[in-house]
Amino acid sequence: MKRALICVDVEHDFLPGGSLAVPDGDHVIAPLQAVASHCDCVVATRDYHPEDHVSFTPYGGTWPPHCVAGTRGAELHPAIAALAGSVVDKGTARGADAYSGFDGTHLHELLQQQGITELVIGGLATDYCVLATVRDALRLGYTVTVLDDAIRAVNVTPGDGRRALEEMRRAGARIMHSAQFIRECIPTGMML
Ligand code: VGL
Ligand code: ZN
Repeated sequence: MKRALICVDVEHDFLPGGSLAVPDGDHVIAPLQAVASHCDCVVATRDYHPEDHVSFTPYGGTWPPHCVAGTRGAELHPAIAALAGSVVDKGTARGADAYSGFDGTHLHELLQQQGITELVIGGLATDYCVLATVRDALRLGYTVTVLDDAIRAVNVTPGDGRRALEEMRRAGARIMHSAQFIRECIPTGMML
């Protein structure tokens, strides 16, 4: 069994000061860093849109322009960039949005090539890209743990984050705090 940490969209535009800042988005960074060394590899996804993307309000979408390819807003937080062995971009075509890290990407092939069967998932945002990535991961047959202290929600409607987490649990994801995950990773014989 091999385990990958998936860091979803920890990009400047979703962090404080960004164009689509997720409240307390920067709080996901420390728990992701803590868990990374307990995983066999780390993959970071990026929302990575052309400047005239359909999800942007001037082009008929519902979001302010964000994560435009080639801009600082689309870059990973440096602490996450430093962890990531691979980076997977999504939402790169003008005419289609992609919330899931598996949507239109080679993420599944990348994980399969490395023999990964277990995913630990955190990042931004709980109610959009984390939810969509977790749904696809479970459908594809991965064992999925979601770190509840390493995710934050947009909460366009109050309670969206809480409902998304409940849906992930019902769909079969294990929901854990990063500290609990790390404790359970330590081989029991070493817990003296
Ligand atoms: C996301 C809204 C628009 C996300 C991406 O990463 O959760 N949310 N694009
Ligand atoms: Zn987007």
